[in-house]
Amino acid sequence: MSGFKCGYAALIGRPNAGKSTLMNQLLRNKLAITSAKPQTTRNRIAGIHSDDAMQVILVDTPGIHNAWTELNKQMVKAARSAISDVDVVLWLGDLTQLAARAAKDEPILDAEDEQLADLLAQCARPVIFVANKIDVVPTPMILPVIEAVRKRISCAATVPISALTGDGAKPLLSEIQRLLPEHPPLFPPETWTQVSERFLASEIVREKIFHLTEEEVPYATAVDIVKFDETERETNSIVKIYADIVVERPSQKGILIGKGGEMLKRIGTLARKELQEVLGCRVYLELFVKIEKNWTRSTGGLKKVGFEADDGSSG
Ligand SMILES: Nc1nc2c(ncn2[C@@H]2O[C@H](COP(=O)(O)OP(=O)(O)OP(=O)(O)O)[C@@H](O)[C@H]2O)c(=O)[nH]1
Ligand SMILES: [Mg+2]
Repeated sequence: MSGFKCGYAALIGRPNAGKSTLMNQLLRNKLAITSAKPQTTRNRIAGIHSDDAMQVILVDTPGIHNAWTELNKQMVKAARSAISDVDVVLWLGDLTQLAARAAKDEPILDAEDEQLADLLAQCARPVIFVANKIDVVPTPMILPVIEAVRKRISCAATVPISALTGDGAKPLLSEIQRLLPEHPPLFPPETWTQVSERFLASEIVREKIFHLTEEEVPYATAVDIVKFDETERETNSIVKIYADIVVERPSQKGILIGKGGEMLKRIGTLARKELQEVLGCRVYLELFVKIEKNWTRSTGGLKKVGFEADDGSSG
C-alpha cells in the first residue's frame, strides 16, 4: 500500500455551481440531490471514490451565500466548517455566471465570490479551482475566468470541467490524488457512502418537491421520515416509508397537496420510483403534509422538524 493516497476533499462554492452534480459524477452514483434552483443542498454529505491509487472522501456542502433565516445560516455554517475539516478544497465556480460577467466587462468575481475567496485564502488548505459547466461556455471564455481566480488566490491547480457530462473528471481526480496525503484507505473499496437509507429517502422526496414546485415552497419544506419499516424487506421485498412533508403556512400546504391531491400524488410517484431503484425492492410511500409555523426561522423550529444542521449522515 506504499504510495497510496487517502483523505478528505470538500466541494465548496456558491449555490447552483454544480457541487452536487460533480459529487454524483465522481461517485458514478446518485448520492446528492440536484436542481436548477439555488440552495438545494442543506447538509454536508459524504461520498467515497476509490481507485487503485487513492481513496477520497468527497464532502458535498450547501452553497455559500448571504444567509438570513436560521436554516440558511445553519447551511452556510455546515459548508464553512467543512473547509477546515478536509485535506483539499475544491472551489467550484459556475462559468455561465463568471464568463457572463467577463463578457460584460464587469469584475469576474462579484462581492460574494470575493468573500468566498477570502475564506479560502485563509483556510490553509490546498485549493483546486474547478471551472464548471464547460459544456455550455465557449473555450475562449474560460481562460480569463481562471486568470482572475489565480490573481486572487494561489491555487494548487485549476481544472475546467463539466460536472454534467464528466468531461474533465479524470484530470480533476489526478489533481486530487496529487494533493492528498499518503495514507491507507479508511473504508473498504466498495463503500461509496455512509449516509443512511432513511436520509436518502428524505432527500429524494425533497428533490421531487424542488423539481415540481416553485417560488418559496421548496425552501419552506422539510421532509421528516417518521417511520422506515423494513420488517418485510427480506420476506416480501418491500420497505414501507412514512414521511411528513413539513411546511410553514397553510398556503404552502395547499400547493403541495394540489387540486384533488394531484401534486402530492406526483411527488409520491416520482419519489417512490427512484426509491425502488435505490433500495432495490418495492417501496410503499405514504406522505403527509404538516404545518410547523416559521420552522426555517428558529433553531427550535429546525430541531422540531428533525433537521440535523451540520451532518446529514446521521439523519
Ligand atoms: N450545463 C451544465 N449544467 C450543470 C453542470 N453542473 C451542474 N449543472 C446544473 O446546474 C444546476 C445546479 O446543480 P447542483 O449540482 O444542484 O448545484 P449545487 O452547487 O449543488 O447547488 P446547491 O446545492 O444549491 O448549492 C442543475 O440544474 C445542474 O444540472 C454542468 O457541468 N453543465
Ligand atoms: Mg447541492
